[in-house]
Amino acid sequence: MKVFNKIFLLLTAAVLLYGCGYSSGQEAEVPASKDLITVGFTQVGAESDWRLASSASVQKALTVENGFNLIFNDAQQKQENQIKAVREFIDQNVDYIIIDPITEIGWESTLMEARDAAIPVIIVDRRVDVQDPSLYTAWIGSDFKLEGDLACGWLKAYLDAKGIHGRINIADIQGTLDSSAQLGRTKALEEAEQRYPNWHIVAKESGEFTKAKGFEVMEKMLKTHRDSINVVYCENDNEAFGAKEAIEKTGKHIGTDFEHGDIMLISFDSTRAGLLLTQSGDIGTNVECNPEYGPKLLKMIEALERGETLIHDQYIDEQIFSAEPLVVSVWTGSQKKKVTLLSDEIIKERNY
Ligand code: GYE
Repeated sequence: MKVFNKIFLLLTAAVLLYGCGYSSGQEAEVPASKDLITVGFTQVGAESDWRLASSASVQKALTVENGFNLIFNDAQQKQENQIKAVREFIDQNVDYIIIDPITEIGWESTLMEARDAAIPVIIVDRRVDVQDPSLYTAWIGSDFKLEGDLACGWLKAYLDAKGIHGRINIADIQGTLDSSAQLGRTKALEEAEQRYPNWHIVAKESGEFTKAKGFEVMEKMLKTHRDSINVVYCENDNEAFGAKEAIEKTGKHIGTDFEHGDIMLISFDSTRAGLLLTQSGDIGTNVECNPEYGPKLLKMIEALERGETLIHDQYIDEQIFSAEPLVVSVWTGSQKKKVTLLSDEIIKERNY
């Protein structure tokens, strides 16, 4: 821990203890003398349920009790805010920097600054697109292209099982443009459109991973393609919540009776609210994206503290959920994956 941070923390702890009415001799909650590890974390924002869960997970793991002084930055979906935050972390001489990068590009010089200051950088969730991978110490996150392949594999298997072989018009409500999650999920759908001649992406626009924008984009798409959209591929749950409201506002029905104008939703994240809509059949399939990075980051930093080398790039394992028993497994193009049939237990255990 850097000297500056140590002094700052001791002062903060002293003020806190004084404010809480502690007197000498009483047991303090904050171990002021502990050698805390200072971590600067720049988070994307607070755009979705997934994001709130991810922030909570990190804040719950990197606590003073666990030996950390976490400096949390909410970048409000703006990369310039993240770059500014990283520079401030460097000025404060933190021990580690964690970045969940809003977009993949534009990180080279900032990471070089961190390297010049000899501060290890861990990238989490989304990725950075840099020539030199040694610019960051490690990355842990999701395989977003695989998530998209799973969703498309499910739709293909579902349509086959139902004997639906006619034209399928798909609207893609994309995530934040140029984010890894958007790039991978959109790419999977575009490849599927190439693979299946009856699939047509008729509309594509970013819903910025929010419910409000998902609603707005869906409303617009419905105006332009009034009766022709069969499937809405929402790149996260919050967009699906907004899309559902917009569809129902027009009096249209969410379901799979395409011949009578039904619209099917597909989604990602598998939040509790998303899974509830999947269980009720509003969302055909929901591909999991696990936000619980806190304990993983804690272990990674502890390993670095012990002088160990981390796996440089690491995917986490994720599931695909549906309430539809017709499809038991999906083919992703490279592997077969079992579909988890939703149950009350699964939903009850979901804490985000
Ligand atoms: O799917 C979405 C969030 O980067 C995986 O960002 C994350 C995505 C997630 O806002 O809900």
